[in-house]
Amino acid sequence: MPRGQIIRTLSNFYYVRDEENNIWECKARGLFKMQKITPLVGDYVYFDSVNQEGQKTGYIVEIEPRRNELFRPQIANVDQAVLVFSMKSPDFSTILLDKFLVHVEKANINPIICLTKIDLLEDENQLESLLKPYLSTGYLIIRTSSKNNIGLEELKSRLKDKITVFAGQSGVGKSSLLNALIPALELETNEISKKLGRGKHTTRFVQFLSLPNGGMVADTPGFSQLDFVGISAEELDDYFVEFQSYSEVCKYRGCLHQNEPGCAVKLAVEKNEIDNGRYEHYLQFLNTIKEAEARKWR
Ligand SMILES: Nc1nc2c(ncn2[C@@H]2O[C@H](COP(=O)(O)OP(=O)(O)OP(=O)(O)O)[C@@H](O)[C@H]2O)c(=O)[nH]1
Ligand SMILES: [Mg+2]
Ligand SMILES: [Zn+2]
Repeated sequence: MPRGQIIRTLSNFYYVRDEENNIWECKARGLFKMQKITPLVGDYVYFDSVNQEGQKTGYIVEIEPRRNELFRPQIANVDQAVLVFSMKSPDFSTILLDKFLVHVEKANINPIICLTKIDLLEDENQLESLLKPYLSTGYLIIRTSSKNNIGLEELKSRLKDKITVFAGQSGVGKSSLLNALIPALELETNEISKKLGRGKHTTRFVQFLSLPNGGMVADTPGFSQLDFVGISAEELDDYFVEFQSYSEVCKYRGCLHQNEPGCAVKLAVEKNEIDNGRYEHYLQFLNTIKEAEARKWR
C-alpha cells in the first residue's frame, strides 16, 4: 500500500505526497471520524490508491504515530515552529507570545521567535526593551522585514533541511515572509484592516511548501484565540524554560510559585533574574487554567 505525507488539507480532502513526489487527492475513511481522529498536515499515512484516467485519488486508511502535534495551527511532525510577530500592525504582544511559547513547549517543538515589519519601528531602543524579557529564555530571535529584505538570509539558514511551521496572528506577515524566501511563490497576502488593526484571515488552509535548498515550511491561517486545553496547573511551569533551574529547588514539590514559602522562582523574580512580566503572565495563565479546572468539577 502506498505511503505518503499529507501536505495540504482543504474541506474534506487531504493532499498526500507519495515517495515519488506525486500528489494524491485523498479522503479519510469514516473509521477515523468514529475514533475522533482527524488527519493533519504533516501526518505520514498509508492510502488505498485509485489511479483512473490519470486522476490520482485515494482513501487514507492508516495514520502513523505522530512525533508531535500542534493544536493551533493544526499540524503534526514538525522540527520547529517559527512564531511570527509583527512589531506593528498588529502591535507586538508579549502575552500572546508567551501563550504561543507555552503551547509549542508543551508540544515539544523547538520555537524560533521571528519579528516582522521591523521597518515600521521608529527607533531600535524600542525593540530592545520589548525583547528584554526573552534574553534569559535563550530562544533564538530573528528580526526581519520582508519589505526591506532584512534578516531573510538568517531565517533561510535556520529553515534549511528542517520541517518548519509558521504560526502567528492574522496580518503579521507569514505569507509575505514565505513569498520573500521562495522565489516564484505567489501566496496571497492582504493589507490589515485599518479600522480593527487586525489581519483579514487571508490564508485559509495549512500547506507545506518546499524550500529551494531543502526543507519544508508550512504556511498557516492566522489566529488570535488560544486556550489552555490539555495543560494542567502543575505542568505549566515546565513551559516557562527559564523557571526550570529555580523550580527544581523550591521548598515544596509541586510548588506553583504563587505564595508558597521557600519558592525559588519568586525569589528569582525579586532578584530580577526572572523577568517580572513573564512571571505575571505565568500567574495569569495559571489562574485561567485553575478556573477552567474548577468549572469542570462543578
Ligand atoms: N511594512 C511592512 N509591511 C509588511 C511586511 N511584511 C508584510 N507586510 C504587510 O502586512 C500585511 C499582511 O501580510 P500577510 O503576509 O498577508 O500576513 P499573514 O500573516 O500571512 O496573514 P493571514 O494569512 O491572514 O494569517 C500585508 O499588507 C503585507 O504587505 C514588512 O516587512 N513590512
Ligand atoms: Mg497568510
Ligand atoms: Zn516555587
